[in-house]
Amino acid sequence: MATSFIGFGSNLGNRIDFCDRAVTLLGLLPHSRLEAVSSLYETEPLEDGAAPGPSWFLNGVVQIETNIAPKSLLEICREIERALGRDPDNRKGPRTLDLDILLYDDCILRESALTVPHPRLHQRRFVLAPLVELDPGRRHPVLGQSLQELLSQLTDPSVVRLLDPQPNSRYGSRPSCSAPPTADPHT
Ligand code: A4P
Ligand code: MG
Repeated sequence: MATSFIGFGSNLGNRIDFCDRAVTLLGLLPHSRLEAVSSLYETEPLEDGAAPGPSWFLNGVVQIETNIAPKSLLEICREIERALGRDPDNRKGPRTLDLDILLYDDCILRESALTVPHPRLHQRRFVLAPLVELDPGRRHPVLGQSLQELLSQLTDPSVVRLLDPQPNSRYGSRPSCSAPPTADPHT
């Protein structure tokens, strides 16, 4: 199985709900196992090639083990974006959900439809902060530096802060541990 890190972001509509549903759907992929989910971060929008508008994002990263090949994984990500209401006519604008394949093992792919590692991951705090939370020592396959090193060298001045409080999942992506019911001494 390959280890892949997929970034998710939402800055339109019920952002927590879209992130939660995205994580849940990624956790249901065949031939795959959801290994970890980062915290959610509130992040200032970066224009950088896209035009996401003024609304702040919620961003995070999931780690999955998968036998799905990178191009198929990208197609599945596109289907999840569509299912969660991403506007096909204004993909660069505000979005209910954006999924980016950040890393896929140590693979280096440079095709027009798919570049892995994601070409801007090392420049972005909203990507590196959740990635470092999951695997700080993992090395960028092209740059050779660890994710932690890339984060500490970052010049991106945009604000990235932990969402407080972190939401509980309504769809099971972050199961909470509930205490077993206590026996009622009066029955
Ligand atoms: N593509 C190539 N490589 C990949 C990859 N590794 N993962 C292609 C996903 N897609 C990849 O993406 C445009 C094209 O990239 C697709 O055709 C795909 O085949 P898109 O999702 O249609 O549009 P986009 O997301 O606006 O473009 P892009 O280039 O992916 O932009 P980014 O890098 O995703 O940036 N600010 C904050 N705070 N948080 C954000 O999440 N996101 C963006 C979008 C801008 N500013 C942001 C955030
Ligand atoms: Mg994208």
